[in-house]
Amino acid sequence: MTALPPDSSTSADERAEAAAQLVSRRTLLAGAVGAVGATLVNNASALLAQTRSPLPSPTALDDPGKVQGRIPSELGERSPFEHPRRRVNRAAPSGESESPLQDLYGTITPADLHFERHHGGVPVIDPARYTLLIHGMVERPFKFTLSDLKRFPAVSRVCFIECSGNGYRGFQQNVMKREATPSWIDGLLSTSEWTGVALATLFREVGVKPGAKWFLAEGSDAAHMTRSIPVDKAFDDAMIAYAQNGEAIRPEQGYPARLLLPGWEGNAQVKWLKRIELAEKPFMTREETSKYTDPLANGTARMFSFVMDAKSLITFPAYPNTLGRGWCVITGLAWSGRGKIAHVEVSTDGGTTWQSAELQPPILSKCTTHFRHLWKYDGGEAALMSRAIDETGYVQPTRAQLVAARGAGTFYHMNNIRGWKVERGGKVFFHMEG
Ligand SMILES: Nc1nc2c(c(=O)[nH]1)N[C@H]1C(S)=C(S)[C@@H](COP(=O)(O)O)O[C@H]1N2
Ligand SMILES: [Mo]
Repeated sequence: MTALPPDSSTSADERAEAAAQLVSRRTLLAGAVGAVGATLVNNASALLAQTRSPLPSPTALDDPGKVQGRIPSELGERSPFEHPRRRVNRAAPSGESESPLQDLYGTITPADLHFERHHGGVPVIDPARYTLLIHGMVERPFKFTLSDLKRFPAVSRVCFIECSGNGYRGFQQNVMKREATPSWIDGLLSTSEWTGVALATLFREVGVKPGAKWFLAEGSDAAHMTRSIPVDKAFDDAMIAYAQNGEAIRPEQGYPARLLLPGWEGNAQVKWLKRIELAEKPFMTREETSKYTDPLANGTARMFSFVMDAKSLITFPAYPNTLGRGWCVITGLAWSGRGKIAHVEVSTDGGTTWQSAELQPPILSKCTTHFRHLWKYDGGEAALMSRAIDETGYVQPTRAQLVAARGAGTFYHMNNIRGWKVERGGKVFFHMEG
């Protein structure tokens, strides 16, 4: 039996479960075709090996220039030496998988590694039967088909989507642990190039009535996710996205079309979007009343916290890395829902002193930006931290500042400074700041 992919972020339980699934599928299949003959069994298990388990360890040629390589294929695949994987959170009551932030380069998340968050599973929607209804306070209510949407002038933009709950594991002390990878801490964050139609274009088409200040966005999944969004966002930069990184949007991301609200909390970016209703007031749905509202220290609550504040995370070195003495390039990601990242500062002494990190272009608005900082590790103890400052001057807060502003019970929008503790000898663990 082929070995499962090495995945530092997969628990032993998860690996055992996956192995058990492989075994039972294989047993089933072998049993079903047992009478037909050895050839079929061999073909079937070869096929199964291709579809269900990772490729066997590749054998690299010493001199690839000596033989003819593989011929072109209709669909490309990754090098057999690369196995990036999302970390599927099987403990989440509905559905959640995290992007492997520590394994990615540049700004774009490959579509098959984009994080997933859904409350009623991923629905299968026939694009030929898909419609988007826009009604309520409009002059000309209209049901758009997918091909209607594609006939409007398309717009593209690169931006991140971050779950409103991303990073609670880097804030709430009862869930924090030392053995935490970047994807475990903040992996509900991904970046794509999105293509679709500007919502402003559709709103002009249907004629938004004066006085319409909010719109309801409703999904067609079993969760019937519904959120109220200010109309101003539609006339700013909201769009109906039907493509992601150059191809049709993935089912997990809302195929055939989703609402995209650059820089705003993930929850409001309704996937599998089927209906938009314009009104004077917000609709006060479950997702914006009982959920995604932030309790404040004074006992009141903050509703409609749409904008994701500036945040950063060092993705190397991180758990489970071990550092050797000498020069080390500290790298990470910074992002802000308010605009561009202006600066990132890095501390190697637990926040006593800070140095400016170098930003790696492109530096786009409402988009993840890579940073790096060269540091000489002396083999002793160190505490690494990063803090992002965006173009509006907003500075990523410490955990203590966030607690002072919102109380310790806050559960969403946790953008506090986070860091890594390097122990004597170079082992790196998540750093639980007070
Ligand atoms: N229809 C629908 N839209 C949805 C959800 C959902 O469950 N159903 N989940 C929301 C949440 S909580 C988040 S964080 C984002 C996640 O987007 P992604 O799965 O494309 O990363 O989608 C949002 N849109
Ligand atoms: Mo979310």
